[in-house]
Amino acid sequence: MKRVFAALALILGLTGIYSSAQASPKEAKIGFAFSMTGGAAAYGDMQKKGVQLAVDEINAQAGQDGIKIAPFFDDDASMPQQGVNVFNRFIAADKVVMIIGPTLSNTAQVTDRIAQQSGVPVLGVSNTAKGITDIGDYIFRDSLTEMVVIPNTIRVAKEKLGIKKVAVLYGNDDAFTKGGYDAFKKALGDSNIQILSEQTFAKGDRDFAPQLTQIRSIDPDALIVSALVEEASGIVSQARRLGIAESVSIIGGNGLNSPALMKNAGKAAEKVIVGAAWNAASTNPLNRKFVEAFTAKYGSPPDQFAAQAYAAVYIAREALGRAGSTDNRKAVRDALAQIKGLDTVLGKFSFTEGRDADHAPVVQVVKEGKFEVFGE
Ligand code: 1QQ
Repeated sequence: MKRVFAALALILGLTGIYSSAQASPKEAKIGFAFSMTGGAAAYGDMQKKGVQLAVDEINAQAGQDGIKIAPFFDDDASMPQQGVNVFNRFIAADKVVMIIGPTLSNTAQVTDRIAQQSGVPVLGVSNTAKGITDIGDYIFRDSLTEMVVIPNTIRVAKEKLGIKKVAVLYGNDDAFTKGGYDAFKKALGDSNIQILSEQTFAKGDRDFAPQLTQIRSIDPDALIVSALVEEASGIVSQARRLGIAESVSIIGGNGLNSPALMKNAGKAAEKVIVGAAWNAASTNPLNRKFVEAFTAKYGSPPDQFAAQAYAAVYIAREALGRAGSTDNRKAVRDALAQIKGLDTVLGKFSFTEGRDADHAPVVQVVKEGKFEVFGE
């Protein structure tokens, strides 16, 4: 009897070895939480497109023993509570090895605590508020923070436009728009630019006439805006409609980095200046290939959010390869922490000690409905 079992075990064992050698490549389950509905849907749409392109490329290239990615997409609805539902499902039901997203810092500051407690690595692709990666050692991001981008934006704007006095308008009920305000305030102070007026609005506001009328009356050199694109579009078009002249530059933070701004605000968006992590014109060969493939697949070019999401899938792929595992969350976390100088569409990519993105920012300007490089 014993011998029969031994023989059976041997056959099963051999079959196991044989079938794993012959099996299709290993699949890593990754959860993607993006805002497909709600106020941040314009970003989420681009992020999902960027991810899908990268997953298709990676899976097409995976050899016999290569790693494939099985993407799980879900909608965080631009709301923290829905983000929590999505994270819980990814972690407990889908058993993903890592999560990419969510779209907004306002959601990430809640969801990422759940992932940290569960030991699931998170790679943010558009969270730019201070403090997100301080949640813990499982939290990474490939998006430059406003604290890095905005001082550069203000420096370039001061050099090129000679601004001396500004008005600031920001959303005071969102982690990102508030954090952007803090970053602008500090950068303006450091550059000796005077703040004549500070005005606020709330998410979902449609009428900015009271704030903009006050701002028009004090005649600033520039209007500084920390807003998500829905509100930013209203602010930009109403500012021009209310007679704030084009000579008053509008300077925005990361929320304005979406072509939805030009779509919504039309001509009023011309000359808007935005601090960014990426511009389509980057001559990096990987970026050229990405812009071409994205445009061919979707019929319109990518934006910064698509580029950061696309880069994240390759960063994840690199970590999976280094970890030598498609389901060991701790090994994937440790491998992510090791990534240095990886070639991506964002340039050579490394994480800082604090698991934030480490590369140079850029300043964009809207020209004929497109983002061009304003300065570096
Ligand atoms: C954040 C942002 C937004 C503009 C994401 C799309 O930067 O919430 O941190």
